[in-house]
Amino acid sequence: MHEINLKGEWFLNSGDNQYNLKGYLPGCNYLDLMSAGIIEDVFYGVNEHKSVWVAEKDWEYSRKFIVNEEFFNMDYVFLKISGGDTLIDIYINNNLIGKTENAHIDYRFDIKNCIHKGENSIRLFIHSPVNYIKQKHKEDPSPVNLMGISGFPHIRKPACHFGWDWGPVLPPSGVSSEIKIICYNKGYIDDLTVKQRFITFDKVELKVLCDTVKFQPDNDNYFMSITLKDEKGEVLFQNKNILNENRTVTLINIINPNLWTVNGGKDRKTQPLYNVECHLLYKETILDEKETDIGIREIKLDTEEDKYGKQFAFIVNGTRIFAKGGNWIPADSFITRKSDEEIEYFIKSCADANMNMIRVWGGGYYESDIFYRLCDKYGILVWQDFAFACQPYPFYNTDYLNNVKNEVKSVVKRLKNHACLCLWCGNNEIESMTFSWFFKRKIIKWTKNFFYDILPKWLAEMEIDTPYWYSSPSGGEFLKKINCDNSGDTHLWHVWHGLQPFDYYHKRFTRFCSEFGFESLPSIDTVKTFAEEKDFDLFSEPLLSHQKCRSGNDKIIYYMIDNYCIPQKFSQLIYVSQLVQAESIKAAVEHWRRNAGQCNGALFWQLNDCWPVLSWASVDYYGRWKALQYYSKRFFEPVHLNMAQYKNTCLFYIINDKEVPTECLLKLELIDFNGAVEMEEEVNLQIGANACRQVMLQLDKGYYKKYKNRYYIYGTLTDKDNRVLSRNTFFFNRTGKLELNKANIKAEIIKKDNYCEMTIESDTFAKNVFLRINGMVKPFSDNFFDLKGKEKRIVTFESNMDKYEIEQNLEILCYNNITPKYTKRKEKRIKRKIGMQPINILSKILYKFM
Ligand code: BMA
Repeated sequence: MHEINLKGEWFLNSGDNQYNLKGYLPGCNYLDLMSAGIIEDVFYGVNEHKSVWVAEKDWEYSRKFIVNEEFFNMDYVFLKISGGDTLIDIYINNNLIGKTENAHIDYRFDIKNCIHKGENSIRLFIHSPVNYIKQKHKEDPSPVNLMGISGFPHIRKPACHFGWDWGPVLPPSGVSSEIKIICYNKGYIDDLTVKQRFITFDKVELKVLCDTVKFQPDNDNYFMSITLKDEKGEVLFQNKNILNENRTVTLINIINPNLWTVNGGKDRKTQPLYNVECHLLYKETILDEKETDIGIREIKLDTEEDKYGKQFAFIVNGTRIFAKGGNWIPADSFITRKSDEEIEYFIKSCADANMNMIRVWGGGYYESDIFYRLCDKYGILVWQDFAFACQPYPFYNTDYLNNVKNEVKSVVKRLKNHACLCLWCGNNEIESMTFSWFFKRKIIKWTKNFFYDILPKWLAEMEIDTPYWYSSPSGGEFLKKINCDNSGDTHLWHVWHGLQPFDYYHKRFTRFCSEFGFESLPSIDTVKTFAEEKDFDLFSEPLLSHQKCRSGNDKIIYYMIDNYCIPQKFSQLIYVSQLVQAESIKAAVEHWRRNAGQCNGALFWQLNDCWPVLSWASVDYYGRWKALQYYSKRFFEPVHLNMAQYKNTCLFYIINDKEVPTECLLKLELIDFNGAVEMEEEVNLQIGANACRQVMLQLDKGYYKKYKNRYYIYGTLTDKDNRVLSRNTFFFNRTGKLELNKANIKAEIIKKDNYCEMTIESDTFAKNVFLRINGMVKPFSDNFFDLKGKEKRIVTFESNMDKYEIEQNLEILCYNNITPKYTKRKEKRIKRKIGMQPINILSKILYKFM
């Protein structure tokens, strides 16, 4: 295979020729217009709204390329365009050679007869996506998009480009993945599929299917060679056969495979990946090659009946796992800006926070290859939604349906071999939203037809092994048991959208919660990238423009009053908002982990942001971990301690998600805020693989009066080498009501090259110790933690600042030292006022009945 990569400089003109500038592909019009200084940074202030015109224009990218003699004489010449976004007329030497109409498809156009030796030209004329959907919306109206531009289901492009409740309205035109000319002599490999059949977990049969195209079908000088290597690169199998058919099938047995498993199951940071490589040869010459990494594992979705209703559990290598993680949205409004290293940073952040599953949400992209490769590497399962979200789609239109069929074929072909892929899910929330379109019969009929009949049939024809689920959420039968606790997956938004308190979660025994979430502000360093200091106010224009959820900032305040307090300073408001978010998700996750088996997964909304914004994300656009990500690292620990309180009985749960039994020592201390230990207990425990143990602590009847505001239980789990497996603190009242002492916190820093060790100590119990170094992005090993008085805690991090600079830029805060802005009485009034806003009354009522 030879290629001419068209990555690099292009010319960009607006369709009306008003703008002529330098362009860059893969990339898009917004990025090029910003580079040329024609528009300002659209993420800054309220600039988003000033660039509306960009997506209302057509744009054309053009450039030249040279074809040499050798290239020209090849048997096959294709233009490959992946992520062509979206409605593109492609001209080579002024001949229209094809059109793209789907940003999710890998297109390949035969251009053998359109090119000539020497200089050639290529033009991509991209029609305005906004004009297109507006027109289509007029002809065939879809429900109104309250977050931006209506009509997005008519175009096969990420729905969120047109505005979401965390995302700006910035629908780009360009190419998001790759554009190149590729050519082959005599033949090429079209596809490589590796299927796995588990005879036992010690014996696995691999079936390697290789699809080829030959220029001379009857010629028997074509050969196919297949090589299998283990994770160390050692060859386990190799063969070479004459290629008679277009498809070759090779069976390989592997005895005692090193099984791939999810993060946290075993004490290892990355998972073993085998490699399958195939070469197409003509006599001795290699014509083409393809390779894929595979993880040897068996994944099933169990939806069988059990004593609670119907299961919804992923079974990996025969063991039911508890899915821990979150929902993924596009990592940038202009996706080509994110480098592979940045994507790795995010995926590694998930692995470091002890997650084992990511749901790629249906309103964005099918992610890049590197994304799935990293999930393979780190043992993170991927629940992949098909790219349909929150609206009905016009499947009744035959052209549209064919377009979607090509999309499904293209993405399944690209992603099928990944070890991480655990589920194909029809869509995001279309089924649950169907109730709002109940009067539109045709739409409802086609939603059912497509997700319950057509799509699963296509997948069956493609012989995929990955399980399929109709919609998220779904009860498993169209319009039945949606968001019920006894069947299917649920999206629980009663906390946040429905203004219910955090302990609402404790009433819900969902089988699998694939969405629940809570908003917060991003770090002050991130806020500074879009707002001036004078605008550091939740209700300033730039901040409101970076809050897309209606009444979002009010809700942040509402829950802050309930759980902590509204602090005086803006920077502290950020800190407290993140704590409230983290506590809310913790309340849910710990409850569901206590009930593992009945509940089999908790994926919070959402992991990341596509721009700097106030949102549900746990890691912000720039990669800064919010409190929630640090909390996740704790509440998703493979061996975890948590507590449920029933009056004066405290039940401690020790949960082991590992594939092996664990021995540990549980230490419980009941302490007052001055450090006096009221009660102390130690228990040695042996917890089976994937199991849970309970330990009970009985308090005196009058405990509440005595302990409620000045005591806490400090729990520690250590292993036999005295390493801390899990720590947790438990209180008898809400944080805002605790009578914490003012704290004095000291930090000592030791620096070795880029590695820093900081020893933190407080003179009294310190709640939610927060460390921040001005401008720093990479996380600390721990943050937002509770610290016993006089306890020394070591936190590590990377920094290239010297010790003095670190000290100058270091901020240490804890909740003890926060000054509330208002009296409790005033806070109550504010809360009542927010609760009385019509939108919030409505949400409350709505979620009461959901
Ligand atoms: C969910 C998602 C998104 C949305 C989020 C927050 O249900 O599926 O559509 O952004 O809620 O409201």
